[in-house]
Amino acid sequence: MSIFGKYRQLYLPNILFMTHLIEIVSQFAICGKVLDISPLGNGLINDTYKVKTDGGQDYVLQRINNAIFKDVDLLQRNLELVTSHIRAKLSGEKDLDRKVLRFMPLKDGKKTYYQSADGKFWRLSVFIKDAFTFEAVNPEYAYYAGEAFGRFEAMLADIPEDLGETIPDFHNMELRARQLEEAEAADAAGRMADPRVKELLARIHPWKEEMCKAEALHREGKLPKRVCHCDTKVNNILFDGDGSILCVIDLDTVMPSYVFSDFGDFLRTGAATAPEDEPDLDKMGFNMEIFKSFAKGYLKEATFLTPIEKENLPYAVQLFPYMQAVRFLADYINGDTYYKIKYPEHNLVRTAAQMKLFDSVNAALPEIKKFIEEN
Ligand code: GN1
Ligand code: MG
Repeated sequence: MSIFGKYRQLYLPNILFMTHLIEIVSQFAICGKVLDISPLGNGLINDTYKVKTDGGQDYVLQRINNAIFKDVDLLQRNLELVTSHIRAKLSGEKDLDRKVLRFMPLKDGKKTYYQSADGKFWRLSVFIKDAFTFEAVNPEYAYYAGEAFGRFEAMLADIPEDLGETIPDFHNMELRARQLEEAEAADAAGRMADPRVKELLARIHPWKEEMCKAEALHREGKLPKRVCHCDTKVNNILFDGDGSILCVIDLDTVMPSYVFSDFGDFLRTGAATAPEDEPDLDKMGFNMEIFKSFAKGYLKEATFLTPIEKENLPYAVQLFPYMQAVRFLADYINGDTYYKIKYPEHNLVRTAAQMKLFDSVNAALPEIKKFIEEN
C-alpha cells in the first residue's frame, strides 16, 4: 500500500495533512515505517489517529488540545507517573503492553510529547490490538467495569509522587456552577433569550447548593481527595476479545479528585438508557440493573472507601448528570467554545438529555441508597 493508504484519492489539503502527521510521527522513537494514518474514536476534546506501521507495532497519535490542557508538560508527567506506577504493580503479568498504556519517547530525548512548528502538541502511544470499546454495556460488562475502576483507584492509592491537576478544579461543582452563572451574565452568543435555555436554567438552579455538597464536605475535612480517573465514560475501557477488561484509557484527567468522580461519571454514561446527546427524551432513563452490577464490582475492589465516601455514592450518581448538564449548558450559552459539536444546538440537546437522566436518577434514589447500604 502507498504511504497515503486510503487517502490516495483525496484532495491535496488532505495529502498535505497526512504528510504533516507522518512528519510528526517520525519524531518519536517508533519501530518500522508508517503505512497509514486514520482517525480513531470519538472523543470530544483531543484529535486521535491510528498509525499503522510495517514494524509489527501500530500506534495511537493524539493532538493534545492545549486550549483545554494548558500545561502539557504537567499533563505528560502525570501520564508517565501513572502508567509507570501501574506497570510496576502489574510486573510479572503477561502482555503488559495490553494492560497499561505506553507512551513513546521522542527520538532525541526523554519527553513523551512533541510540539510541531505550528505550536500544536502531539503524543504517541502503543496501539493495543484486538481490543474493543463499547458505547453501552450489559450488566456483566458493567460489573467488570466497576471492578476495573475500583482496581484502578486502588492501584494509584499509594503513588508516591504528587500528581498535578491537569485541569484545575476539574470536577469542582462550585466552580462549574460559577462558570454557568458567568456564562449567563455575559450572554456572549445572545442565547439567553431562548425559552429552552431559560427552562433548563430554572430546573438547574434550585439544586445548586445540594449538588455542591462534596466541596462543603472537603472544606470541613470530612472528604479526602484521591487519585481518580475523572473521565470514566464507558468508552474509556478497553475490553479483550473474551469480554475481560484489559485496561482503562484516556488518562488525561487522572488527578486528585473525590471518589464520586469515577463512580458517578461511569453511571452517567453506562447506566443511561440512551447516549448523552439523545434528542428523544423518552428514551433517556436510568438502568438500575446496570447500576447494581457496576456498584457491586466497584465496592468489591474499592476497599479503601471511608464511611462518608460510601454513604455519599448515591449523591455521586446524581452529581454527574447534573454537572455535565451545567457544563453543556454553559458551553451552549458561551457559543460552543469547549466541546466539539456536530450541529448548532448539540450542546442544548445534550443538556436536556442530561437533565432527563438527572430526573430519572432522582426518581430511583431511594432504591440506589438502599442498594449501597446493603452492599
Ligand atoms: C469530555 O474527551 P472526552 O470526550 O473523553 C470531557 C469530559 C466529559 C465528556 C462528555 C477534558 O471527555 O469531562 O464528561 O467530554 N473531558 C474534558 O462526553 O473536559
Ligand atoms: Mg476524555
